Amino acid sequence: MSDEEEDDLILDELDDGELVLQMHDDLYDGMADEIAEGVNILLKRGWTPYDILTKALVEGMRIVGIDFRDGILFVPEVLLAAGAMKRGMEILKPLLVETGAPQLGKMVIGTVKGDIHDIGKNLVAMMMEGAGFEIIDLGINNPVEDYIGALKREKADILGMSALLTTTMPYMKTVIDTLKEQGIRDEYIVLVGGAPLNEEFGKSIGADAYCRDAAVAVETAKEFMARKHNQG
Ligand code: B1M
Repeated sequence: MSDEEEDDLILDELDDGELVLQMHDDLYDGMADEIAEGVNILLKRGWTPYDILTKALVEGMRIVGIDFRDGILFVPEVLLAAGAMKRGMEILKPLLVETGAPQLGKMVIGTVKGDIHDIGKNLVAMMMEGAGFEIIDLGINNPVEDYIGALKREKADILGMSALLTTTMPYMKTVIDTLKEQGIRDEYIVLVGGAPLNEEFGKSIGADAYCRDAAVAVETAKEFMARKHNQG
């Protein structure tokens, strides 16, 4: 589509399928205002926040990731795309978090040292909060001391770690090994996630579970908290 045609495009005139595809394009082009508008239109049309998040935003970011991998997009463009994604998530966050659910537990979450990717981690934090967990978000680039300090200070139940790089995922083991050295590993449920991880990796580093996505993180956290309560 030419730039002129793009300018003329009225998002609200597109049907749902076309609008979602257009949002993938807008995310790719880092157009934050258009993403915000698209999200609001879908909400007005009765879409659930979760469907908008997964079908319009996360899927759009998946496409960005493919072209980033293949050298078609570079860091500046991907940063713009990430900014547009965050704008959409800001609108959805209060809706996903809106809940009368009782507190299910407390989770400390952060991206590991050396890694600045935070979109997936933010999504997990949002969904967990929406499901009734209290979240202490440590942000990005966390050394082991930050995780352990927060776990103790907050008397948390769960440690969540995110890593998006094959070079930073081994740091999760450093954190778990330090918990073991301090004799406090079993006091916490340790959940890990991030695109390059898998179940086998989660097991090999001694995590309680690997979570493929934010929805799985919520379900897994609920299961482990239920087990903890049954034991206690
Ligand atoms: Co980066 N990057 N990046 N990047 N980036 C990847 C990860 C990469 C796969 C791209 C590629 O080559 N295809 C590649 C890693 C390759 C590898 O390690 N094998 C890569 C690279 C190489 C890099 C740099 C090194 C590039 C460079 O500088 N040359 C650099 C590293 C900087 C650093 O961290 N030190 C870099 C930088 C960046 C940006 C800053 C430009 C930007 C990040 C912006 C931000 O996060 N604020 C960026 C982005 C956006 C990406 C891609 C395109 C998208 C990641 C994302 O947000 N996905 C990514 C490609 C990809 O993953 N397909 C890529 C959407 C998000 C919703 O999914 O994060 O997987 P995800 O989270 C999911 C699940 O994984 C899970 O739930 C989430 C929601 O469902 N999950 C958890 C995640 N964390 C969890 C924690 C849990 C549970 C579940 O705890 C309980």
